[in-house]
Amino acid sequence: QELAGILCRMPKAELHIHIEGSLEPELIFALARKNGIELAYPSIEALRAAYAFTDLQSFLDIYYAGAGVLQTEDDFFDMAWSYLNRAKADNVIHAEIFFDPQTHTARGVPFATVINGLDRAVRRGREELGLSASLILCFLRHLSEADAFATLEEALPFRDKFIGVGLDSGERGNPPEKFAALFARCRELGLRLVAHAGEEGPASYISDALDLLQAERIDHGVRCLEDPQLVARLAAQRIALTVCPLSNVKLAVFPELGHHNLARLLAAGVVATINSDDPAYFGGYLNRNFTATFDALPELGAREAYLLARNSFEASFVAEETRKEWI
Ligand code: ES4
Ligand code: ZN
Repeated sequence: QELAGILCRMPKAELHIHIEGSLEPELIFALARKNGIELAYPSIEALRAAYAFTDLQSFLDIYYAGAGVLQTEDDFFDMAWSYLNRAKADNVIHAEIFFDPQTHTARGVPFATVINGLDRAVRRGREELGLSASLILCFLRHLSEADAFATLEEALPFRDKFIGVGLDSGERGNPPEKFAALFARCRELGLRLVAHAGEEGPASYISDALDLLQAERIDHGVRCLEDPQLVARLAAQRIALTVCPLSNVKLAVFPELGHHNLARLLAAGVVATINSDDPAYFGGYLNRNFTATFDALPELGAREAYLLARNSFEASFVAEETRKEWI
């Protein structure tokens, strides 16, 4: 009703979106056909029916398989252009977009193909949609630190096309400390630093991402509530969490949206934001994440809507002068 209208119409930033997670089944099938790739599912409906995840790993298996249809620079452009148009429709005015180069270079797709396609979409988004967007290179934490260093080397000739680095994929057994040297190097290079932590992993992974990786923002981070001292630190230092409510329910981090801890995080003074994570897989883009979460949590009202939009700008990596105009 009225609140839903406010949520959908208000300008906002999206800070946690994996571009490969915006690949819709229709585009997966179109690209598979164009590129002569055999899919494990006979139809769009059969693929969509397989989106019944039990945990993070069961999702990642299907997500990496879906990304396997991307071959040419135009494929990467089409995927990102489609996301940017969806984001525009949700009144997203700024997006910081993750991409997973190792998923593609491991299949023989050159790094240049990936980033040039994505960069072309980002630039067209600025020009034609008036949507500011930038790219964040994510390292896959289930692979070795040496593999990540090699990817960083490949990326450096394109240093001007991404603003920072992140850490994603399976959290359990792949703690932040595995990538301490890599993140130290990225920091020296002037890259902005974020990391997934405290989605499936324990609260200690959040503290370690801050202390050992110097992460400036935590992706997910919802398990911080298991450590009251950590919550106090996040609030005091205004370290933002990029929370993804529909993702958390689809991957069974919470049993249902009504059990999500977003309202508690905000009440504790944590700079939380709402994001879509992998919208093609988790049942909705940004506005659906907002409306479904506000529907499920009665503590959330107009004040929190405004707070979440403001947090999204505060937590973004855009220049402070621009940020102030948006807030
Ligand atoms: C992801 Cl939800 C989530 N968690 C970790 N890594 C990811 N990559 C894409 N989506
Ligand atoms: Zn994510």
